[in-house]
Amino acid sequence: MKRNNHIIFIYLHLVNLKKFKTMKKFLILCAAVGLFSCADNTPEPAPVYPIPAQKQVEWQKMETYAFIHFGLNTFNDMEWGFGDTDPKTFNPTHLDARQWARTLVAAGMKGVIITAKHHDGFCLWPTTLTDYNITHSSYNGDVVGELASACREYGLKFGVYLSPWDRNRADYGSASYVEYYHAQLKDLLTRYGDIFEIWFDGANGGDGYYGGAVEHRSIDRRNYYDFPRAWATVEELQPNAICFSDAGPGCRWVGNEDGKAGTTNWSFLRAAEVYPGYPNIDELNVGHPDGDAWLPAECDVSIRPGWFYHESEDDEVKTADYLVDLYYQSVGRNGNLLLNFPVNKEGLISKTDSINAVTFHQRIMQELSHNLLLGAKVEASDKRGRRFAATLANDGDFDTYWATPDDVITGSLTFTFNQPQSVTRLLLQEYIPLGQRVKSFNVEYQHEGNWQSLTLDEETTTIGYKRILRFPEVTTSAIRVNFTDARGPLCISEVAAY
Ligand code: FUL
Repeated sequence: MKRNNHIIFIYLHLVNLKKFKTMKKFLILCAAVGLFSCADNTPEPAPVYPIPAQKQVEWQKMETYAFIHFGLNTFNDMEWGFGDTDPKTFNPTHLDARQWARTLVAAGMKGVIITAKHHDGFCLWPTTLTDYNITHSSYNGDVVGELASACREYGLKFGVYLSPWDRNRADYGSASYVEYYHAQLKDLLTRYGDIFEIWFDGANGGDGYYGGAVEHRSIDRRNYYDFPRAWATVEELQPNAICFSDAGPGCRWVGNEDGKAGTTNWSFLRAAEVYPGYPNIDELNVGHPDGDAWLPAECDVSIRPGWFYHESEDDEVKTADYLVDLYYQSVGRNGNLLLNFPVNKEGLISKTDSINAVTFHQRIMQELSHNLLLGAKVEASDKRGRRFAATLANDGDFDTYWATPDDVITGSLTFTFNQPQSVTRLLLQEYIPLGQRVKSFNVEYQHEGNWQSLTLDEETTTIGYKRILRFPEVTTSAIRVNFTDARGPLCISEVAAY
């Protein structure tokens, strides 16, 4: 595109100057400009499938975003309300969604997902589809709408959690509930502007109030909710939104609620096998290496032991140190971190939660702020062409990358510093728009004239969108990354050291 603009500019310029009279001369000039700027026409490597949709790449770049669990449970010291709690007990005294948004921005969160409806069925927005909603509570407002507008004000992306399981509805388990659920989804997707993610939870605990029946109900997790229809609705009404569930189709659950991805973490699953409520959760932690659907891992975890607020947990807020570790175990292992904030009975994010989260963010910024490899001398074992030169692996730009020739799936990058540097972190990124490729790698550093292996306490298998390694400080004049196996030619967007 840039080259075309260039040619048009020259053409107009020449026409103005009336120096060239014939079209023929113009065409000769075009050919010359084309030849000059296309000197390297090496094709980009072919994709290695599966590959992400553009919106999945954008989602992955968010890296950290927040969950808000808030509802009747908050006021009744519960995690899973039975579905019969009086709506009047929902009574926040100082609710301020703008305070949440400000706190989350300061904590480095790029978006927020709110429990619009949790398993108890209570809706935090003024929906006409059920009476069990906020208009019958002691609060006069629309919590979902207030958060959506605070997000717009503070530049956060906005998302919703709509529990498929509903312990309040009399018709839960029958076909009419499914219609209700799909209507709720439409309602939420059309009221609040752009939505970046929708959470389809896998939990279906069985017993509930169910309109007074008070019994156990089980459903066929795989088929009951007609999830493909829900995903089609999202595609139609919010085409940029990512659908979360155990099986995606936008992103997948990481298989635990501790916020930790596997050290090996493939961004794909075998789509036909997995469904929301899938029992083999260990597989979700590492992905399926032979998967056919791009389904990157999302690592959800609460800053407190519970998802909802409990006064008894006021002294159990995760520390900034703990959150820093979590960051390396999620974002540092090719996952996104979804950190939950249990909004309290006042309707605010509590002070300790806020301080710890903001301190966590500042620590990460500090640890990863000064990339020692930016502009360092770099040499590659293999060359594909100027468009994919080794220097593109340490230019600070994710969208440019070093690539190897078509038949080369191993190789190394050697970075040399002007003078010895102390290093404790190494960050690697693959150019995932063309697929996730690296299966194993290792890192060496120069020590007294020899290459020495870097001592790491975790396996170095996959990289994906981002892998960050932490290790005891080494002082060195050069670092070498050896990519020892891959699913195709290497495409390395970035290597950074701190
Ligand atoms: C789980 C739910 O059962 C929890 O209450 C919470 O919402 C968590 C994020 O997902 O499946």
